[in-house]
Amino acid sequence: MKKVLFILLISFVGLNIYAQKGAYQNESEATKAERMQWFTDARFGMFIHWGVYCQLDGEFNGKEQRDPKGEWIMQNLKIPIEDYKKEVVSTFNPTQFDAEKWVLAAKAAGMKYIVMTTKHHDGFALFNSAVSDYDIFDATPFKRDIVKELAEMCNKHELRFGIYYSQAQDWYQPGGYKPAKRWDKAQTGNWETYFEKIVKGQVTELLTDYGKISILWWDSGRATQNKKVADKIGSDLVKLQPELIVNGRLGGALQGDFKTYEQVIPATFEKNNLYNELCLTHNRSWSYRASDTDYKSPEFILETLINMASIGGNFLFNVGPKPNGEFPKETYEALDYIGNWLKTNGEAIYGTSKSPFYRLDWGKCTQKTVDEKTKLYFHIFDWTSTGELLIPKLWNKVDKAYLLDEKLALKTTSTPKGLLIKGLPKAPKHDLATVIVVEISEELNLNAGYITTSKNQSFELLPTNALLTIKPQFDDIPVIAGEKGDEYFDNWKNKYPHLRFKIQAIKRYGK
Ligand code: H79
Repeated sequence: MKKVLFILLISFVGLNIYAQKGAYQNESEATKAERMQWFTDARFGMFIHWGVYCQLDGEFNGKEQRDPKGEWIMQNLKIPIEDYKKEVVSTFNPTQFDAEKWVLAAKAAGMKYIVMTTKHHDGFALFNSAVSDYDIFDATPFKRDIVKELAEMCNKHELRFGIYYSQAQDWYQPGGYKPAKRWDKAQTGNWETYFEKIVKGQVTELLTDYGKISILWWDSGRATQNKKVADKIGSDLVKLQPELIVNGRLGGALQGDFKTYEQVIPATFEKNNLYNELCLTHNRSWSYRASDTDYKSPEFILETLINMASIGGNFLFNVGPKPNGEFPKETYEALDYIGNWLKTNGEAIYGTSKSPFYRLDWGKCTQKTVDEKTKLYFHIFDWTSTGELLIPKLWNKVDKAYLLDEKLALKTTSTPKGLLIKGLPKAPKHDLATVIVVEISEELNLNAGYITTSKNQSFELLPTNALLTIKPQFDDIPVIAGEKGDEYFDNWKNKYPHLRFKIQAIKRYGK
């Protein structure tokens, strides 16, 4: 009997696809590459979702929201603006907020940039805005410009600083939300006027008075009501900081500099998109929610960083600070774990590009060229205690191979199956990923291992050929089980089947 052929048709009605056309900056690919260099080298950043909503835990006036996202509570429960102002905004007083502590935590974790919510969909600004008095300075007892303090600390500690600004929907400003979706009379108004006055006005403030801004992170562009206005204002704003990197979520016809993936860990990126960033929550909410303790493990977060680097993308890991201004302790645990690994293995992440292999059974690969030498970094997740590891179909002569952790030299032999690495210690150097470096000065000579058709023009798709797109928010992660040659997916359950994810068809063919 022939092996089993699986065809998986999976439909995602998700957040991962943002259409992109055209660009804000008129420049060559090479000039863009220079502008993007720090971003691609960085690979790892911190997203911070903080706003007055973090005080509520999905509940207001006896009503409860179903959505896990805490920052959506005002919309989810249709809270009247005056109530939100009185009971949520005016009580916000994060006395333990210390921008330097946040910046040092990000640095210690090995992150190279921070992107901070300056205004989310609830319309409340965490900076001192002259355009609207619905901000931290004029409407709360705290009266400190959170964005400015963070921007200054990033500058002091040489971390890149980016601003998240929700432009397409605003549940406070007149005209900010689609007419059909409004629930409060005060939301009545014209979207173009809102965009011109509030969005342009406030983002101009942020790009003018807060020092160097490295990233402008627009959000929820699908709600954009006038593409032309968005394109015009977007292009004008970019001129205020010529090196600014802008994401693809403004919602006009123009694409940004990079593509965003939200809550979906892609298996690979679209062919012609060079710049990509995944953002992911730590628990199930972007903003802090006291009752949500469903935190992803530190190992999973680190594995995600390695996965992203191996496909040539960035990872923006989200933190939701508590109402008093401190990070949750689970966040510190994850940051410590990753920071420790990066201290010895950072070379295998920063400044690397994507793996030349389609798939490796035991881990991931990243690479970089230094002084005309290629360094291949093999991140081994499944350690072998045999002392030997085969890198399939790598045909090059090798200059040297070693464990990155302690530079322990390793022997290699070329075999008909590929490069055999020998002399590995019985135990891995790290519980998740131990890195082996292989240095090659010839041109790379390998077979990437893509699926190829056989003589009769057919091919088999086996579980071991699959690259998995993972939505940790919604799915258990499928594991491959079974004997070699007869593997199957196990443990593939949808945790929240009512939400979006649907397996359309799994067809099984056999002969
Ligand atoms: O800031 C974070 C999210 O709040 C924001 N983007 C990240 C970075 C975001 N905006 N929109 N979305 C995410 C997706 C919106 C999903 C929705 Fe719904 C589904 C809006 C309406 C239906 C969630 C579920 C909110 C109401 C019900």
